[in-house]
Amino acid sequence: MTTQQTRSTTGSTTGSTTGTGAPAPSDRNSLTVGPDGPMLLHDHHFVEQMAHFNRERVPERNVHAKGSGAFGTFTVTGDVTAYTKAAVFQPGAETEMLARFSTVAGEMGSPDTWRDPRGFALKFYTSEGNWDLVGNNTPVFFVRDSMKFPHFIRSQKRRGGSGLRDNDMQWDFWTLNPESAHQVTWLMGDRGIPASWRTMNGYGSHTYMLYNEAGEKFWVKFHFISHQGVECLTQADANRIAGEDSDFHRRDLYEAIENGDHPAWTLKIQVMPYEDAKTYRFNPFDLTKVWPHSDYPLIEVGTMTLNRNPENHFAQIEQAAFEPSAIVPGIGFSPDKMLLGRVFAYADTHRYRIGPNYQQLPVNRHRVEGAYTYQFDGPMAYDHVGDRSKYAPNTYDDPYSDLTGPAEDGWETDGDMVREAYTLRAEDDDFGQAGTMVRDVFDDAARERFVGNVAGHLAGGVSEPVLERAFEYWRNVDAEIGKRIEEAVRSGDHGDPAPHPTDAEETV
Ligand code: HDE
Repeated sequence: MTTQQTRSTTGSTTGSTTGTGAPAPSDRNSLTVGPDGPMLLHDHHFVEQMAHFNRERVPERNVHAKGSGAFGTFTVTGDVTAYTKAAVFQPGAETEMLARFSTVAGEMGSPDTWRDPRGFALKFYTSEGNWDLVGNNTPVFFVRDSMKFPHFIRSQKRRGGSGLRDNDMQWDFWTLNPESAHQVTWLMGDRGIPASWRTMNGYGSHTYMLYNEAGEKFWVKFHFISHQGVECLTQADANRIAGEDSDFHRRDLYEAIENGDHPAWTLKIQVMPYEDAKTYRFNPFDLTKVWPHSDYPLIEVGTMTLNRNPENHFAQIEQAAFEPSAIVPGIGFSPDKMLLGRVFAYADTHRYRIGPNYQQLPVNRHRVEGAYTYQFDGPMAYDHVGDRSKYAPNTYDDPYSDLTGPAEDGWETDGDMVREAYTLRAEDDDFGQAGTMVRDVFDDAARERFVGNVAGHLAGGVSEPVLERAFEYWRNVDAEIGKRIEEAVRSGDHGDPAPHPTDAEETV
């Protein structure tokens, strides 16, 4: 029995290799006794190929599973050193970065053009460590306490019995959690379906902290304003495209960058003086609220340009690990209960989904020389420190951190340990800012499309008593819009609204 080294007939001059680097015998024939005989167990090339094939999938993200992105550069064009000492924000600083855009509820193979918020996840490889700003294309969110998040997400996904998505489930959650009204207004408006990832804005959404060299603290919100403008799809266009090309947005971004058409966004920030937060008319840490620009105007910081496609989608996008806990000096968290929940959850999900040493993968790896983490070993460990200290403090001058006293990114707090909703501020409620959006941000045509979108979704299987509760929800947002939505559902008149021009001027 001789092993024939069959040369490929397709013209390539080099053969493939086994996982250990040896020449692979064949990528087309398994090893058998005679051409018609049984396969042999010691055909380790076959065994290795099949065994690895069976292990090629890592769990998809349980939210934001469908997405893609690109690498780029962030360049500071303004001067915000009065607010922050972060190296990434120093005048003239240029920082390499990665962006990933995504839908929320759909699985990895779902259409890019489903109505959904879009993830706007950014990883800045700064000289002080990675800074991840993991936001959405909307400045608000559906709920304001992390405890509700798993319930919210499951209401948007699939029923336990049929395995089907269900509008009744979605509206049941939204109408039983009225704080969702502002985000649902965004979702059902034009911006619920971007025409492309290049034509949408991005937001950090949460309130964060900035602090400068002098230790002065400020509250901040991050806005990324698209240089490509804001363009959206009507529901009818989106439905059609979903059937024609489920990767419509992924393809658009990839081909634009391949063609040298590099999308860019301007980062602007709203800055609130530290003390203002104590008396501001809205709870400044409530993620369902925006800070009207008239209260805290936008300040230009710099430009983010995406100019390099990933070389490998799995290695650089599927395994990219964005985490709000990736923070750097000069930027801090805030009492926002959603942000603090996320600071735990993302690294936890990466340890499960990718593995405990996920931060050593090239796409997640920081760019800091001499980093010493006191994290050792574990599955697939690649980094090591030779025989240097595995404990601190130590007698051998290996690194040891020992900051004591007030945390430079801390804030005062006290009170009993409670499980309660936020204390309401003078103008805090669940429907006010949604009403402002419907009345003052939408124009007539946008309101018409909005009514059609909501009525069309409610008509898609929402039953009593949820349906009546939904009409009440929208009447609480705005009496007139609530009336129009109910009439549209009752009359069955929720056809496809007229096409629309580019979106109204950025006001939030
Ligand atoms: Fe996420 N979110 N999230 N989220 N989220 C994830 O992390 C979570 C929230 C957002 O392109 C997960 O790697 C909790 C708000 C984006 O890789 C997970 C809460 C905002 C992405 C997770 C929220 C986001 C995620 C799933 C409530 C906008 C994709 C897989 C406290 C401000 C990032 C993963 C990427 C991904 C948890 C709410 C945006 C499960 C617990 C609010 C853009 O860790």
